[in-house]
Amino acid sequence: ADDGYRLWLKYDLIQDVKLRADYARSFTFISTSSDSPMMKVTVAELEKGLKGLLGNSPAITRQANVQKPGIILKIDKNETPDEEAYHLFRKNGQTIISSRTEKGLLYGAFTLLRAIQTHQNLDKLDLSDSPKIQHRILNHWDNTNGSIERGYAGESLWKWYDLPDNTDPRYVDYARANASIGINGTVVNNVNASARFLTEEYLLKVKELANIFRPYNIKVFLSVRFSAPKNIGGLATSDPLDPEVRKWWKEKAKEIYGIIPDFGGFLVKANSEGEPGPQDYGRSHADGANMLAEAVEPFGGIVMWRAFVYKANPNGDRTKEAYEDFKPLDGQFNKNVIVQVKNGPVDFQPREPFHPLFGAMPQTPIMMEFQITQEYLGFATHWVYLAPMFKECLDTDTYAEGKGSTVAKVIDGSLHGYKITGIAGVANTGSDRNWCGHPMNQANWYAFGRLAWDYALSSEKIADEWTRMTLTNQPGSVQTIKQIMLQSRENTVNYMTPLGLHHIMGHNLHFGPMPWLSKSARPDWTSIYYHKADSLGIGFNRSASGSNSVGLYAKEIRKQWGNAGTCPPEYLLWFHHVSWDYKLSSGKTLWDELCSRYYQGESAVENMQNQWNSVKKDIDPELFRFVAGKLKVQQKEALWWRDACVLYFQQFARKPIPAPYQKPQ
Ligand code: GCW
Repeated sequence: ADDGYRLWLKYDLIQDVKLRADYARSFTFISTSSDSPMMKVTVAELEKGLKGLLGNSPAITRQANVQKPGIILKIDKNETPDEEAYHLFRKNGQTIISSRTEKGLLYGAFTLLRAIQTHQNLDKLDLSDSPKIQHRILNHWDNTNGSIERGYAGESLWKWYDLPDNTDPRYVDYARANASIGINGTVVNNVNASARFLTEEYLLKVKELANIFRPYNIKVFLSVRFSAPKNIGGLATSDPLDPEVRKWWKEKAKEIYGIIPDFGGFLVKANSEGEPGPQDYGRSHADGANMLAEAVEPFGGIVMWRAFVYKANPNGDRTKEAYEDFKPLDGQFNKNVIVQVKNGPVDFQPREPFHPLFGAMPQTPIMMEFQITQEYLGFATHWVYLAPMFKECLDTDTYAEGKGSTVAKVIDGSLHGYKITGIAGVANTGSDRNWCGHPMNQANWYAFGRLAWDYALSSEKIADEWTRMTLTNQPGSVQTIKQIMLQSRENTVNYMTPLGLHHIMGHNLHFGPMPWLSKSARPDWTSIYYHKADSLGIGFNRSASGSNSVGLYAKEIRKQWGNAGTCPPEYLLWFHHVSWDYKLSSGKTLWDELCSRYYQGESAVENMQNQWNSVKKDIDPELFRFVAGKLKVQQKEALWWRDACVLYFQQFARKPIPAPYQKPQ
């Protein structure tokens, strides 16, 4: 039975005998030029894959056998300068993976395996590929005690109490999975960081992880606690302009690089949600970031400084605050600093417009932070395929430098000539056997990696690959599963937060609906702060007549989103407070449209259940049963969301639920 452990790296025997024999004839040997650790894992993966998929064990050799066809791994200094690029092609019957470095060969090998797993015809194989973004990183929000902040697949993967002496074989499988989709960095601890990670005790543990990940081209990074000089350094202050503090960080960096020579650098959450930071000493984010940047600079490290900051201001607008803090600092950061910005200006909601900082800092590299784990998307009980959400953001035009200035072009560096580029995803991995809690949401880890490598891939293509590698190659079922996946995010938005609603979820846990939440430790943690429903209407007025956060965007966007009449319905209540009778382009009133989306969203989950039932014959029985059970939970929760929200808002709208949705008495 399939327990989901192998993720998309399933190398089960291809059932189509002819296809299998065709492939087997082409891969009689694997020839390599070195036995470095990276080459070794590359060859081992090909061997494992071919053995599983084709049932034959190719010979491993230093010499290509020109008489017989095989795979040739070739370092070629004439290949494109990007170290991670590869050229995968057929020549005289041989399958050649060629790259300037072993990194490219590693990625080329996984691409070849993917092609076989998805049953591609390789006769005319000729693919040159390279990543569009340099740093493709997972962010783990994992703590020293083994728990994960917002992790929904059990506990942390990292067994800190066992490390460094004992290493879980799972770390290798983690690295294989990441390498297979091009992820080349991992921040192993929570951004709400414990200073303990910077102690020698923990650095030696992290070193073991780095040793395991290195052959897979994965660098290790740490989240750091800004007040570490005080917490563990015995200093009286952590003021970034204090010479002793600066010295402490420099020495700490030297110590880290002595232990982990290819350490990637630091990720920092500062002056956000109670975390310490430079503003505690009247200094700016740039002062803080630059101090750390200076410390890691001699060793080639980078600092990823998060822009997720907002103050408790009952009359303010949270969507403006990061922009107001960071925009004035453009140009003040050291060259090895990159500012990490969440995709939207609130916080990983089911749908948000892109963050106004994208495109607004031409002199400061900006990187993307997506959330793969489903903090606001039903945790690991809801099947939601996130590629369409990631793409929606990446493909949006910021107009920062005129038409065509997409968010993707900001973060790949092409728009403003950034020298460092990056994209991070908050991981959905954990200690569950199936890694992600919900086996179908493994696709989100996969999709994040594939889009980090190449954001031009379509959600459909990625879903197709993942389904074939993970579930089945049967065309009818592949089609149905893709349909489920491609609609799933819109469905979820419909039953949770349609028409631009946001932040109306359960308190603290961020689970289930709670639109009535009116009191919390902070006003901007309530729901009523965001939806502002009253007898007249609903929505947050962020147009020029309101908070004017729409004013932070380029004029083309302001013009469109700033008027309720031209604002896309997806963002309507994000930017406008409109009356319950407001007429939408659909011809329906706001109230009717809101109800219809909530009801459609819920019934779509019932439809997902039917669709899933229809693929039963092609799915492993254990996996089928498990996902069917998850869908039952999701259906109940969709109903919960629908009824809670519709009935709550109805108190303000004072209108009946539209006829098609009324239950017979
Ligand atoms: O939305 C908030 C979450 C916090 C998280 C924070 C962040 C890591 O509720 O749990 O802390 O985002 O991204 O820093």
